[in-house]
Amino acid sequence: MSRLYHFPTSPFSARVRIALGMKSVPVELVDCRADGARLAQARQLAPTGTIPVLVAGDGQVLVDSVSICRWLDASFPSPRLFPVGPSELSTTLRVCDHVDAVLNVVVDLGTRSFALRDSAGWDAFVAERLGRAHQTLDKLSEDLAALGRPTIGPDGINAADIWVATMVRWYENLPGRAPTTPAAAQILTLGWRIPEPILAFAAPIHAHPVLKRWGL
Ligand SMILES: N[C@@H](CCC(=O)N[C@@H](CS)C(=O)NCC(=O)O)C(=O)O
Repeated sequence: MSRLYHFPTSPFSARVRIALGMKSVPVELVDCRADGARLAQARQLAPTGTIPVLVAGDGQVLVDSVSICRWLDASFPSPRLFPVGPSELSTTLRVCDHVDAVLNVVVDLGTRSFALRDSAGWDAFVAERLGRAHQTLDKLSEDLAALGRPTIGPDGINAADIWVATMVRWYENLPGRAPTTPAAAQILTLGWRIPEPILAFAAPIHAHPVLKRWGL
């Protein structure tokens, strides 16, 4: 059986859980927030030090949620997360890239880089990075509004829908987590926002049974 080292509240981990759930791949979930020894074990496997990490049934180790999901698609093709046709694939990859461009900035500023917040240049640095993140979100918002269907995947949810929905749910949960989770509070102090059309797009996707079971 595969083993997924994950964080229950992370959008990167949630997308992998959903991918595993959609493909009905049996998996042992290892909560790295609940157990420091398990987190250390995952970090031994992942030189990036980031979660999620998947150890496949045959012992292969995959690091980074995008690589894990691409690998799951190759290993368990049904249902597909990433379409095969070049045009649909380019739309899907663009949306996934835009979501990750935003998440990687806010997670990095609000966690790994947050210790630098009293340094000279921090405010300008944050403003520059968040400027790009907001520009990316505005473009994503326009693209979703122009889509004219309830999911990015033409035949139902695909990777891009999962990427958008998990980012939105994570964002919506931040204020509730902030009193007990310093990282959530720190990410909120950055003062970023997801435009309303993206929130509205994600709302019905959250009702999908696989997202409800495996998501955030
Ligand atoms: N590009 C990575 C990003 C993963 C990531 O940033 N995970 C965060 C949790 S949301 C993490 O592991 N943070 C702990 C750390 O960096 O020490 C992916 O897609 O898996």
